[in-house]
Amino acid sequence: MRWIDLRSDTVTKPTREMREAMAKAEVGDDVYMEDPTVNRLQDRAAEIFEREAALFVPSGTMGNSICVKLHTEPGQEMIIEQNGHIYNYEMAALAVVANALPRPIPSEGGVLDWPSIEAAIRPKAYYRAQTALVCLENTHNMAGGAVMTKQRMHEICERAHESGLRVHLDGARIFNAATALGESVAELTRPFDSVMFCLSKGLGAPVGSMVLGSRTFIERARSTRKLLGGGMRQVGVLAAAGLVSLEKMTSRLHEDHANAQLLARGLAELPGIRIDPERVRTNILIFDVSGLGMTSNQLSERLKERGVLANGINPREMRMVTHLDVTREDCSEALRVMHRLTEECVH
Ligand code: TLP
Repeated sequence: MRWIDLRSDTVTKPTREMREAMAKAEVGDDVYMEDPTVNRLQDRAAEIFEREAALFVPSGTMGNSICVKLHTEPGQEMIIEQNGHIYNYEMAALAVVANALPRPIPSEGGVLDWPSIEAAIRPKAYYRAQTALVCLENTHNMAGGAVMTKQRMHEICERAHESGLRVHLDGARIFNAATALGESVAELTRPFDSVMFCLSKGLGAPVGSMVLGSRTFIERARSTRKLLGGGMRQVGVLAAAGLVSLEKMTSRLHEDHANAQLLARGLAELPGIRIDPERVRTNILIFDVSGLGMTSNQLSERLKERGVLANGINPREMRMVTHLDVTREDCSEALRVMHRLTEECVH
């Protein structure tokens, strides 16, 4: 069976062009910083983001962990939106790797504002853990791919810096945000102290993420990557796919967004499903299925029997993610399957 896999944009397979580039990649030992393809990828990422330097890391989780560790001292706090990825889906790496404490706070639709961050900053008292870092996530995965505007991000960075805090961007899907906002990633991310973005999500690479920052920050990040076991050797074979991602894949993300819209509008018409298509701005949709009288896991099972893969994020809500390997026709077919299923449930 050919699955219509809407579980995540992490499931994409490398394109033919990526595989060709991987086969031809010039390689060297990257722990000696001698892999020409990795060096090219890092230089190109730094150029696109208009930063001094970039580092190729095996995963988004490692990239985030490195940044949190470098921005905090043991026992310090990081303010993060309560559904943020670093807090919920990264094995408490911030506690284990950085010995930092999360300070999760709620937001309206996944988009934090400065007043709620300011209210969560610890008072400067010798007996209180001190706030060191703010983490923003754009797009916000578990808020249905919600987009934070440039103005909001820049305002938070500016105020946080005035308060002596650093700001890290979990920009796993920052190119999706840039596409939705019609802004460059360089302009969007300029005031952050560090940025992590993933090559292996909407951009289709099989493996890898990038960390961006100042030259000294990236030098320290390279040591921390080694500490975590992320020093890789002839890894140009992976960087080659990453280069194709950066050069060729960013300009097609609007197709994924249009497909997510198609799904959202179709789902909104179905009895028992609750979703506001207006809130779907990028490639992630989260919708409430409780009106069908079954849990999201049960729905997952029923969809799977009919060739559609999608996961629940909690018993009431389901997530679908569009990407390179699902076509518009696949999305229409997924809608037809959902239509038939919901009819069976309601009758
Ligand atoms: N997200 C994955 C799962 O872990 C939920 C997905 O399927 O969406 N930041 C954000 C915002 C992410 O969404 C993810 C992965 C990461 C970081 C971590 O990246 P990896 O999986 O490369 O460690």
